[in-house]
Amino acid sequence: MATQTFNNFIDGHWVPSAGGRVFENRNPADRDDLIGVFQESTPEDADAALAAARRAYVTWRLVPAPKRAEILFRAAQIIAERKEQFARDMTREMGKVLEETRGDVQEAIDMTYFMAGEGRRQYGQTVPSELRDKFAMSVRQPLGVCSAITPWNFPMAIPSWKIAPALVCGNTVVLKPASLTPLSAINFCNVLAEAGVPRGVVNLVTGGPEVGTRLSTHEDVAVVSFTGSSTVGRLVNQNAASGFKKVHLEMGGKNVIIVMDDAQLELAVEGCVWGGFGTSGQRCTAASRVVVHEKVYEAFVEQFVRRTRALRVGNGLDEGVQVGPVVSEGQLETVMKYVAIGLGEGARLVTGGHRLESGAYAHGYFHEPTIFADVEPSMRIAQEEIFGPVVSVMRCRSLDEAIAIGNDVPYGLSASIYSRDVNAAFVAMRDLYTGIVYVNAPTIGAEVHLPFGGTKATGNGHREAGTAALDVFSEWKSIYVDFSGRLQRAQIDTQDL
Ligand code: UN1
Repeated sequence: MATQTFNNFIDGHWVPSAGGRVFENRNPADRDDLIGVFQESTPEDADAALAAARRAYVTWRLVPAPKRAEILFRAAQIIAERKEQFARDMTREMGKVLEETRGDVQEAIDMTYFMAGEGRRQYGQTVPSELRDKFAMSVRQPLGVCSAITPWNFPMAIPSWKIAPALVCGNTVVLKPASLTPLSAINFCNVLAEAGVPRGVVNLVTGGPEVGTRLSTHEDVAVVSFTGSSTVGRLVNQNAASGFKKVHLEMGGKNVIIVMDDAQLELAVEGCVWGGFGTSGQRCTAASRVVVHEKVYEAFVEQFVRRTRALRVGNGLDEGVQVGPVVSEGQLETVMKYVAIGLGEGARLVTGGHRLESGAYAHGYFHEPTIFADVEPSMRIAQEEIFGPVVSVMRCRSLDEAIAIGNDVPYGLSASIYSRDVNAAFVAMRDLYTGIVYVNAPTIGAEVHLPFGGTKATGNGHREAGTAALDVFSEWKSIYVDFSGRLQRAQIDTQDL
């Protein structure tokens, strides 16, 4: 089959990079499977996309929000119709199993529908004025051109988290998807165009860091929304700071599941298997730490290991496979590096620990689901984000200690407690310093209509998803209308009752 070449989407047209360079993208489960050739874009391509977005903003911001929303509604319908195809494309380019890529596409559908609903809300406030014959209200206004820089682990969901709210608020967008997963982003943008998003309103430029840098520094950019590592997020923030851009960052995690001695142990084990090894551990929300009460520690470890060993690792396109490959050779190397670090630190490797490379695994980036027990909270494997199928299990003596361990990491995205004690659950809900807390459920599985994001090095105070996303992609304007026909001075003409 001839290799397919995919282009950038600029001003309503699919066009090659002006620089003429391309890169290949291959299936991480089978390196012989070439997905396609994509544009290795230059900063000039980014400039062209930004110019198109700036032009389109002039008219798009004046399209009534319910009309903008109708386009999103249609887009959600089209994605739903093509869900299976998009899921298969995504498994091929990213590796996660079909069940999960269907979930990723579903999350894009959910978000697009949710934001379509916001077309008829975007509520502001009306408040009484302190003066006579005067009206006071606040409204949301769009900011202009938004840059969206998205990661490879949720290749359609995360672009939708940024683009759908940006559009419904009246902004225009330039998207740079991760180079490991451009196809799903292209699928998403194709649907938006088909649904009726006017030319220039959404643009897509594939490529590397030079493109990302231009998108976070160009003077025409008002908002930069980035999801990825804390290291790159810091750079994006620094790059954008001198231009006073609004920056929304969604970065790393080192999420904890606390298992108390009164937990339903089987349920907790099931949650740890899904939270730790779902998406091969490559979620910002992955449960990479488990803190277990000493009274149930040995029983938990034994069951967790048993369940983990039963996981079927393989090509995500094959039915019955539960854990796919990791996304790339670089990611596989990171995982292996951390396994070596864990061994060096004296943690007890209780299952896994190796790359899988024989037979059907020979052409992909597979790694065994891996558990370290008897991990100390200060060890690097318990502190640093690995983003792979490696879980560290620690022991605690009390709820207070578990929460202290849970909070004692640089990140703060998601946390969970398994307990049947309502008091313990409420203490955890209050005292775990993260953006998301689960009770009797793992750390993954956020729904689109509540705020998503985290504390400390996970974020910079913003949230995406839910109506919180509107705060990223709009800003407030307060409006006062004086219909008294005379000068009224606020805070001064106070005696005029
Ligand atoms: C991410 O890992 O970057 O809550 C996003 C979850 C998913 C989203 C994860 N709904 O795990």
